[in-house]
Amino acid sequence: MTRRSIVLLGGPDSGKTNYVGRLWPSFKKRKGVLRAERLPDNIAYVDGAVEHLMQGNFAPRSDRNLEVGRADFSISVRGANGEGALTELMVPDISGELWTRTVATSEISQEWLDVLNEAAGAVVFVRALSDQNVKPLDWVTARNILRLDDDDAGAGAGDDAVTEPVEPEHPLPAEAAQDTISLPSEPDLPTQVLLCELLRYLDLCLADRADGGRPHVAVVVAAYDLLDPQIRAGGPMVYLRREFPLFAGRLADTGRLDVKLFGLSVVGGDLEDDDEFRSQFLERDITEQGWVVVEDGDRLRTDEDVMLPIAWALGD
Ligand SMILES: Nc1nc2c(ncn2[C@@H]2O[C@H](COP(=O)(O)OP(=O)(O)OP(=O)(O)O)[C@@H](O)[C@H]2O)c(=O)[nH]1
Ligand SMILES: [Mg+2]
Repeated sequence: MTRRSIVLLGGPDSGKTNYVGRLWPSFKKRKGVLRAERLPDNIAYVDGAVEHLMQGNFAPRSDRNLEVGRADFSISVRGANGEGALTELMVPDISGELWTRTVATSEISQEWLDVLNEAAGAVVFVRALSDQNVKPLDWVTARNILRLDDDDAGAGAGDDAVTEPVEPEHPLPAEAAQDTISLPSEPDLPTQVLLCELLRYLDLCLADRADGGRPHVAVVVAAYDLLDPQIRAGGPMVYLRREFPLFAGRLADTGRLDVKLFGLSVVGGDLEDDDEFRSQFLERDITEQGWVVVEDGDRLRTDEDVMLPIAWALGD
């Protein structure tokens, strides 16, 4: 049996743990392109996430403590709806805070290098409308910080051009409110810089596939259900270009990596702020809920199989 691992990467609050929790019921019910040969028993961490989801709540963020910020689960699967070769799939879920620290200090431990070197592919998460997303300073977000005192400003007609906020063409409702103008005492690492760095690590570390092909990376925009329908209809790349242009640019030139984009909703809606959705969700089986939007070249399609990003990363 081949042993392949898929690494889940992303910043804090990017949806990794809830994704793992949502995969589990599908494995149990044998729904989806990957079929589990048998379910491992000692997976308290996954069970915890599943339990939250089954009760109609998103699983909480992972422990940020260095020692326990990493949890793995391992499962034997066959691809191609159970027809493919048997693979031992190992999925380490490392807390987003630890990835951020690694990138910010440029210090990656040997243990993590080993995780990346052994991985057959990766799933990179970025979460729509997360208040943990860090935006770089620009003329809009830095307006107040950059505003000159009246004395210094002079009466130049050009000042307004600098201090007036520029509204985005189609504001994202919730996110627009999050863009408060405050400068952290130590500037945080912008999310898109983190994502570019994670991609660089993958480019350096992931081995070529057994058939010599380029390693597969799935880039997942999590909580896709939270986006405005108009933005959703444009597809994950349009969203990334708009919110994380540097990262989107990086995806246009992926070097050794074969990247595919997905929009993911683990249960098909928002369990936190939408009571009506939550009660509907609790009435139905979890495996019938949730979807992914798959970007295939210029085409977008919605699929109810939430395993597709992992299956892509595995090389299927
Ligand atoms: N609406 C919606 N929200 C989601 C979805 N997936 C995740 N979320 C939200 O994102 C939050 C963070 O998800 P986690 O799975 O804990 O993220 P994580 O990447 O494991 O975070 P760390 O453990 O901090 O690294 C959840 O608490 C939910 O609020 C989704 O499909 N839809
Ligand atoms: Mg987590």
